[in-house]
Amino acid sequence: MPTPSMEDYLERIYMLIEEKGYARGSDIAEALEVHPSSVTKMVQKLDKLDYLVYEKYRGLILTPKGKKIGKRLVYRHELLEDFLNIIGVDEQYIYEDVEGIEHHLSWDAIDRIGDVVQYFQEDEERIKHLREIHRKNEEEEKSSSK
Ligand SMILES: [Mn+2]
Repeated sequence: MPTPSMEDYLERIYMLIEEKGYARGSDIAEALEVHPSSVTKMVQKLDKLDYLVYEKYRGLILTPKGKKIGKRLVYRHELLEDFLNIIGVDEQYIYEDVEGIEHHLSWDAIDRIGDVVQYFQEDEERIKHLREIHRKNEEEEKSSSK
C-alpha cells in the first residue's frame, strides 16, 4: 500500500497526465508545494515500486499499476468533495478537509460514503430534507448562544 505522501503524488501525477497529457517534475512540485528535489526522490521511489517509469524524452509514464491506483485516488478525492458538498459543508473548507481525511479512510468506508452520495443524488427531495435539518440546527445553535 502506498503511503499518504505517495498517494498525493500518484493522485497529482494522474491528474496532470489527464489534463495535459504529461506530468513534469516542476508541475508536480508546484501543485504539491514541495521542493523539486523532493519530487526527484519520490519519483525514484515510485519508479522502484513499479508505479511509474521515468523515460528520458517522454517524461513520467504511469505503469498499469500506477494508473489504476491514480484513477482510484482521484475518484476518492472527488467523491469526498461531493460528499462534503451534499452534507452542506461550507465551500471554503471542502478542499482542505478532503486533503486532511482522504488518506485515513478504508476503501470500505469510501464505498459506503459512495452509497450515501448516491442516495442523495438519486432524489433531490432527500437533499432538501437534509438542508432543512441543517437550517434548523443552525437556528438552534444561534438562539442558544445568545
Ligand atoms: Mn487529494
